[in-house]
Formats: sequence, C-alpha cells, structure tokens
Amino acid sequence: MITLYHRPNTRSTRFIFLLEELEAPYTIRLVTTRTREGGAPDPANPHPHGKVPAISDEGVIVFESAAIALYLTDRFPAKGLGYAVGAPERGPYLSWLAYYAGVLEPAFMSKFMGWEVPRGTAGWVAVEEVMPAVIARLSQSPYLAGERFTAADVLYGTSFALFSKSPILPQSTVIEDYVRRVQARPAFARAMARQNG
Ligand SMILES: N[C@@H](CCC(=O)N[C@@H](CS)C(=O)NCC(=O)O)C(=O)O
Repeated sequence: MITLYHRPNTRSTRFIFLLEELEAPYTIRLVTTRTREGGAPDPANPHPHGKVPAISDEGVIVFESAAIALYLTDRFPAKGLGYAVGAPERGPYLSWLAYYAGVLEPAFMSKFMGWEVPRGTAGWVAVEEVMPAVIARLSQSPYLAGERFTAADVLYGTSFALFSKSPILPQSTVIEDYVRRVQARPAFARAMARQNG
C-alpha cells in the first residue's frame, strides 16, 4: 500500500492522478506545509523539507515529483505509464522527467520572480527557450515520450493547465490541445474528486 503525503491544490494533487491512472493501492495522508500565508511542516511528512508530494511504499520513502513519477511507473509497470529499462522510449521518458525538475520548473519560477537566467551559468534556460522546445516535441508526437501517455505528461499537463491563464505561458494551440488531452482522462476526474483526501 502506497501512502501519499498530500495537501489539496498543490503539486501532490497530480500524484492522486497518477495513482488513479496506475490503479495502485493507495491511501492519502493529509499534511500541513508552509505556505505563503504561514503554516508549518507536518512532522508526519517524510519529505526532508516538509514539502508535498512524498510517498511511502511499505516504509520506502520517495520524495521529489520526478523521482516519485519514475518510482511509481517502475513499481506498477502493467498500466504502461512509463517505459521499462531497454525500451527505446525510456530515453525520452527519463529526459523529459529530469527536464521537468531541472529546467522547466526553475524556468517558470525565474519568470514568475522576474529573475534573469544567467545563460551559460544556470543549469536551466529561460521560459522563452523552454516552451519552443516543448512545443516542438509535442508537434512531433502526442505525448512527451512518444505515442503513449506517461507520467511525464501528468507533470507537464497539470503544470500547463495551472498556468493556462498566466502570461508566463505563451499562447499555443499545441499546448492547449495537449492540456485538453491530459485533462480528458477519466483518472484526472477521479483525482479531482479525491483531491480533499
Ligand atoms: N521540488 C519539489 C517541489 C515540492 C513543493 O515545493 N511543493 C510545495 C507545494 S506545491 C510545498 O510543499 N511547499 C511547502 C514548503 O515549501 O515548505 C517537487 O517537485 O516535488
């Protein structure tokens, strides 16, 4: 049984979506976190900084969204939400998962905060470079790793949905169609219904 440490309307919501996709046995443990308005980390949350998401799988703790996505899709391979070691698509699958944490999130945060990204020094690039790369990829194939929807699409699709009305995200029919495809999945609706625990 997987325990998901979760606070509603945060980055952990997308893991309810992924666990629903995987039809994995799971339970939701609601925790508090720091927020911009205050709040405190929950001592029950095993994330080293009291952030969500984190999961426990029979005592095995996994934290950080990209790691949890990979862990869960390896752990529950039958639903085909990832790619196995040896599959050619594992290359793009891992690349887009790592890109999410190492490039896309820092790029969005830099833009949000108005920070200039020091090209050649920072490990990420500006949103103005990120989004053309993502759009180019999604113009080649319906999903980031290829023809199949994967956990990488859970991360990107939900992030783009969140920013859909924000000037941070450039207008793009490729992205709009992609978000629609991701949100049309029955597991997404089930996750929204379980969002509050
Ligand atoms: N790098 C983490 C980010 C997790 C994160 O920042 N989550 C926010 C909620 S959306 C949080 O828990 N914030 C509380 C805090 O920063 O203490 C991941 O991708 O899993």
